[in-house]
Amino acid sequence: MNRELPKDFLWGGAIAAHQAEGAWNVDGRGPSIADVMTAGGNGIPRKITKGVLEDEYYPNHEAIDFYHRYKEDLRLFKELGLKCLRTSISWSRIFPTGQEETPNEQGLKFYDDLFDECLKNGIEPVVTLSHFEIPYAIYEDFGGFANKAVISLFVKFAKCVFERYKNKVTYWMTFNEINNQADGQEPVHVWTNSAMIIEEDQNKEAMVFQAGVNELIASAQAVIEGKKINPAFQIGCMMAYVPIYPYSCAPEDMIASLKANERRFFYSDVHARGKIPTYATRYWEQKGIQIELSEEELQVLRQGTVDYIGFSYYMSGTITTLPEVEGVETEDIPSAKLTKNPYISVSDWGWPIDSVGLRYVLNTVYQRYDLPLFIVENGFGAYDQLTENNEVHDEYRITYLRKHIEQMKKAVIDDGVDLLGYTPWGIIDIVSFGTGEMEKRYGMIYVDKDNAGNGTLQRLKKDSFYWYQKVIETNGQQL
Ligand code: P53
Repeated sequence: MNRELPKDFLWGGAIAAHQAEGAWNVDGRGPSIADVMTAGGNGIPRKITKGVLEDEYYPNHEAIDFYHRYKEDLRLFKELGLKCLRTSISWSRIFPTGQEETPNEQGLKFYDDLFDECLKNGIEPVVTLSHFEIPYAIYEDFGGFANKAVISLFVKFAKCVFERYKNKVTYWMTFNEINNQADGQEPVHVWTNSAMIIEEDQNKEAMVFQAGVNELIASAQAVIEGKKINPAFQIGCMMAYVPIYPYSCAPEDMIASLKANERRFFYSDVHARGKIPTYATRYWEQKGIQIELSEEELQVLRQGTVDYIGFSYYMSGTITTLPEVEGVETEDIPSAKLTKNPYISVSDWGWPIDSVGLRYVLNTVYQRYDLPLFIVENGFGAYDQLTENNEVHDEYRITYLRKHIEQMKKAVIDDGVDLLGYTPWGIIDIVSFGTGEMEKRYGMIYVDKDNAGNGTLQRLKKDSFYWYQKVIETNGQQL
């Protein structure tokens, strides 16, 4: 039996436009929803401001200036051995308000150059259409994705970039972590997924479901249009898989786990199976939630199913119904609480570290859909120390990645999961999405910039750089 990963396995790295590019207001770009998010901190949420305010600091405005430095960065990625680079297209570079009839040529030109440069370096671009960077005007003019009018704006954008890059990009994804809004707890996810701010007197759950359904229709329509433009396109969805374990073997905990996972699976269930699951329609009936969804749209969902499942994996969660166990109530699953898993540790940001969970996810998702999978994010956000010699000894990051790759190999080699590739998140240090910090670092390449925005932006290779280089060179044999 072959004990190796497939020869054409796509080892890569991942970033997103708004967290890396900066250049937020140059060459005709319009502001995006990421541009009105201030810097938070470890445990401090980011604020969403009404427009861009003078006296606030917005870390995404400059980010790591990838917009002007991508050539240098791609040279480093090539040296690292990356076979692919996952990034996203900033929607508001192409359509500054999302509503223009004609695209902004300077924006299109930037991605032409970027993708050409990737290909020149032997790196295949893997591209997300919407990674938390909806044009800000779509919030102002439409109130975000719960509004049906936004569907066609997205499809226009998708068609435009499919057409333009049809000979440069094969692997696409539609909406980044579309299911993050499912939990609905944190307003920031509803903002970044759907450009919505939900007022006290509005039905949050109904709006989040409506926005999600609209995005699923938009995604399916994009798949249909994409296939017309280039039948060889591989168009996937992008999910955040955070498996929710039962805390105990109490049958009630098992049901709570099932229900919590169902909430998160809803989106890929539609993406992959092309229909709304019965558990969802039943739930909407019970809660009196009216979802607008026409016959024609149902047809689009049926027709526009995805080719593969792209997903992020960082951590698992745990849920319980046991009264004696402490935890945090979850609105979605009444009478259950999210709690700590006593068998695993957490990062400095409180994210559970669970490498075995990756094997569990790969198996569950593959069994559920029987489609190829692509791990498009995984990584360890940590505080790094720069030594006097400009080195970073990030053994903790290597350990995290090694353990996850070990589990990934088990899933592929022992369990038979069909996996396209692995692109660790924040291959170069970028702005943290959740906190806006620079010092929550994921990279194998260090970027000299701190939380306040000070630094030279100089790039330095960390120990993990040399480690990952060997991993790729040996196709995952030497960990
Ligand atoms: P940061 C929650 C759970 C899993 C993934 O996150 C998540 C989130 C949101 O915080 O987001 C993804 O930078 C997302 C990236 C993000 C990355 O995970 O908050 O797709 O944009 O940067 C890491 O540490």
